[in-house]
Amino acid sequence: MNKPRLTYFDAPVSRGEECRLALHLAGIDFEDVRINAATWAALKGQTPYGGLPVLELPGHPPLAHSNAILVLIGRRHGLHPADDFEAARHEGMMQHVEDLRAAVSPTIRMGDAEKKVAREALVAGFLPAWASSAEKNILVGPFFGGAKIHVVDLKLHMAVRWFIGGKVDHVPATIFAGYPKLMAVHDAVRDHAGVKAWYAKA
Ligand SMILES: N[C@@H](CCC(=O)N[C@@H](CS)C(=O)NCC(=O)O)C(=O)O
Repeated sequence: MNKPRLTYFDAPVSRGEECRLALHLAGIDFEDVRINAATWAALKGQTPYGGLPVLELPGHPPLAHSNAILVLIGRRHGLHPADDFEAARHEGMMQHVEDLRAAVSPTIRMGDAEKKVAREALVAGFLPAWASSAEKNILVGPFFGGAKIHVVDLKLHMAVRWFIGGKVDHVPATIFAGYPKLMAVHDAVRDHAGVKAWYAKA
């Protein structure tokens, strides 16, 4: 391996896509390894924590957990705050996105009747509470920390995009419509020139 390698599933979603976007915005030439379920079955046991994404950098052991990957890329390439308190505030929001994934992911594997009940409960309680906390912690916008994009914004963008596409069964696509700062982060990332360039390439 002579250049950074990011391994994730073959889909432009979630933890893998936010890391791809961070590498792209950082201007890093990386190997974008996209694997299928059969490859994953063989690879899982060799990853640091049994999950993807995994980032490999020449001269280092493999690095896992999306937030660790994002913070490393962000720190090295001006996409994470230099101020340690502001950096920690960003990391708090990144954990908030992981909390959202932890609450919703178990419903993906449910049968439809059970899924409907679980998702309707999320729509009634967890999701608005999650969005309200996110909204409260975004300051002036349009990005989480103000005028400049950081890795936390990529993570928030992926989380919001997951729901507003209308493809999460039993969750209305308007679930975050009442949270203008959260939607502004989503829109600002979508409209960012570097992000557009990534999708133009795909
Ligand atoms: N805390 C880890 C979670 C990793 C994780 O669960 N990734 C999912 C994909 S988004 C995965 O690997 N699923 C397959 C599996 O657990 O076997 C992170 O932030 O990267």
